[in-house]
Amino acid sequence: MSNLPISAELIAEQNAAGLDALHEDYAALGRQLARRGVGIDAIKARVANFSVAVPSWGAGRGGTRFAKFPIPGEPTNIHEKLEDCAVINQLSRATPRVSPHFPWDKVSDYAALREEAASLGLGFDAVNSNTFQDQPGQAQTYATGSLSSTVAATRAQAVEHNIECIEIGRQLGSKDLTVWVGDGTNFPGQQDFARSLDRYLDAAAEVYAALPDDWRMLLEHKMFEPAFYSTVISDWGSSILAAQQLGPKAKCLVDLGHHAPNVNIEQIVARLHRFGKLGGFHFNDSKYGDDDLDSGSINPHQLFLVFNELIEAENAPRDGFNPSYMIDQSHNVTDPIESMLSSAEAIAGCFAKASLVDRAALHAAQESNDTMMGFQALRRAYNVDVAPILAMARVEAGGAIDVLATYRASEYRGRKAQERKSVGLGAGIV
Ligand code: PSV
Ligand code: MN
Repeated sequence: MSNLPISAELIAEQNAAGLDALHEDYAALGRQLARRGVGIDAIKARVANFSVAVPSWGAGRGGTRFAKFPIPGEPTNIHEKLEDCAVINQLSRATPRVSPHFPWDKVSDYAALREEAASLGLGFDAVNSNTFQDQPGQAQTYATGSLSSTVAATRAQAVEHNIECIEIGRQLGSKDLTVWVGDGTNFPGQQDFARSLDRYLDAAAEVYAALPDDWRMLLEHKMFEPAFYSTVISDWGSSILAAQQLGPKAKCLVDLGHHAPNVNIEQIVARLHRFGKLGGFHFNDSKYGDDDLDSGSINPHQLFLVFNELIEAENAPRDGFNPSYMIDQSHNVTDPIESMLSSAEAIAGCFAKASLVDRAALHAAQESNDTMMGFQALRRAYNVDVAPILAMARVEAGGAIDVLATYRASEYRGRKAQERKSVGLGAGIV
């Protein structure tokens, strides 16, 4: 049974006003691309097949350690979050899966939750475990770390939680477990670097042993925060070494915000793929650290270069090519639905631009050491305004030409402010 939150009539009504202009723009761009030997419909078909998962936790307003500013009509539980995610997918047609986080999204009946999601046009992506936060009633604290804790009972509790996440994920139809641990230190001398990694690897191996055959364990590295001196899985080097030790089902997940400043992330992507260990992404953008800003809002060129490497990898797969794509952002000052609509468009746009790169010209320039023409092969694709391709792909799939205008016309958030228990008092204490 379908239970979609935005009426198809409203989307059609909003689209009607922009349809003629869209056809004109699409035809003009089609002529422009044809002169380069590129068929616009083929690019549109790639965009139509492209998708990125949205994080259940991104549906609510985020906050910092200083304050959180809720808005009226925010979701208060996984059911309301799913409803909001359905709005994003209805309008964008690019976000058909939700990545849940446990225990935040815990319910008593996961088969029912899966059906509920399906009735909203949604499925589930990677399940995320949470061993970075203590929960009420929990036997052991994570104050000493989780999978790497010196306390055996704490490590056992963290392993057990991850195994529980796999079980929940099986019921939801997921195939990936994403493991990020906040384990690390704030002081030199606080922990032994080698022994804490040993403990992590032993505990992670227990989680790995519980993975079904067709599942992957995605190891997410992060350089700092909440630990500010050292982190157990701090960088892609630690991540790939751990994944290699754990086995073939262990892969690395790249959160774009989890690197040292100015690191060449696109090169990391190519390296991980080279060794068959590229498992997935958490898309976001940043200026200073793990800022969790909206994808493409600060450095869209970097996002394009990441997709350029992904398409190189897709064309020359090593040990398979199936990275899972997820958004992971904190929407502190916007309506989260609007941020995720805008982010999904930015991500699909960079995918489309990278699909336009003349690979023969790029590779020929690389082989003949023609530096400028190699760069121009990328530049020519980056400079194309792909908006008509994205909009046409959306419209043909029942989505909106202008996702934000249609969302605002639906007055969805205002309606939810009447229905939901969230209060949106303004300044709140985190
Ligand atoms: C940690 O900063 C992270 O990127 C991990 O993916 C977490 O699961 C997520 O943010 C939510 O806290
Ligand atoms: Mn992340």
